[in-house]
Formats: sequence, structure tokens, C-alpha cells
Amino acid sequence: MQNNLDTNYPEYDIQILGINGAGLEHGNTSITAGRNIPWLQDVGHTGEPNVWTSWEVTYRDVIILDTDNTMVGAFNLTTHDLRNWDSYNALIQIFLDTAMSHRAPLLGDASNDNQVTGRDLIAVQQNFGSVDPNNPTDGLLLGDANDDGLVTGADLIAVQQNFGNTLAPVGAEVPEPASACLLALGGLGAMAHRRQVAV
Ligand SMILES: [Ca+2]
Ligand SMILES: [Ca+2]
Repeated sequence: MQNNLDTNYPEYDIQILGINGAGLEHGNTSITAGRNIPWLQDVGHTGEPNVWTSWEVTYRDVIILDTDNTMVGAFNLTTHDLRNWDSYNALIQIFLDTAMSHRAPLLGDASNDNQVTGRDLIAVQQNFGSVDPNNPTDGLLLGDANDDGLVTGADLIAVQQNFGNTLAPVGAEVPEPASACLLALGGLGAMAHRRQVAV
């Protein structure tokens, strides 16, 4: 699965890593044999972070984290067997949706069409003086090219400075750095079916 993500969706920089639970160290040798994903051992010492506890991990959970390492969901590999292509594709889609939603906004895009063109200059002019009723801004205020919640002269400058830039659709190559999405695979034996499904 990591190879699939790296090959087909490199712009999302999605990373899968394994974290074994504190007290389950005895399983590390067998679970990592023949596999090459990064593997961490939760320590669980008093006063130190224990992610299995804080994420309320159950056996064979995949924990999905955003770019701030905040948990946004869990996907259990016992409930959703990755040998089933529907499950496999569902997990891929969760990864992509998470990465997409945490993607950096396109600076200069005042019309919210993922490209910076003459339309954005018009959008700034037509909405000049607008204030986003959402605080903090949701980044969708028409004319707000720099996503500060206001349409001002600074937005005209943002359009000019980013003119011609685009935000590529899913699966396409992107020239700009995209957001990173860290994914943690929790659970001893979590990748037990890895070879069978060639993830
Ligand atoms: Ca635009
Ligand atoms: Ca603005």
C-alpha cells in the first residue's frame, strides 16, 4: 500500500508506519520479518506518551493522523480485511481524503477554482471590502485570495504574486509542496496480511 501511495499519489506524501503497543515488545521480531515499513515501539513508561492509550487503539487498528499528528479516524483491519479490494480501496480513499482536506490552500485563488487567473482579479474587485462571517475564516470567502477573512488590497497583490499557479486535482503531479499526512498503523500483527495483498 505504501508503494501504491508513493507511486500514484506522491504529492500527498502519505506515510504509513507501525507502532507496537507497550508491553508487546516480544512480537517485534516476527511482525517486522520480511517487511520494510518503519516500525516504532511504544514505551509506556510513567510520564511518557503512550499513543496506544491516548488513541484508544484496539488490535489491528490503522490510526489516521493529520499533519499535526492529531487523530482523525481509525480503520480496523479485522473488520475491514485488506484482502478484500473494497476494504483496500476504502482505506486508500480515507488516506487521500485526509491528505486533501489538510492541503495548503492555493494562495492567490480568490474565486476558489484552484487556479490563479484573471478571474481572481475580478473576484477581488467585485467583493472588495467583504468580511468572512466565519471566524476563523473557512478560506472560501470570494475575493479573499490570501485567506485572511478580508478582501483588501493585499488580495490583489496575492493574485499578482501567484498568477498562473494551480492546485492539481487528485492523482496529478503538483509542482508545489503538498501537505504531509502521517499515518500510524497500530497493533501487533496489524500487517499480518501484507504479503498476501501486496500492500
Ligand atoms: Ca481562481
Ligand atoms: Ca484577504
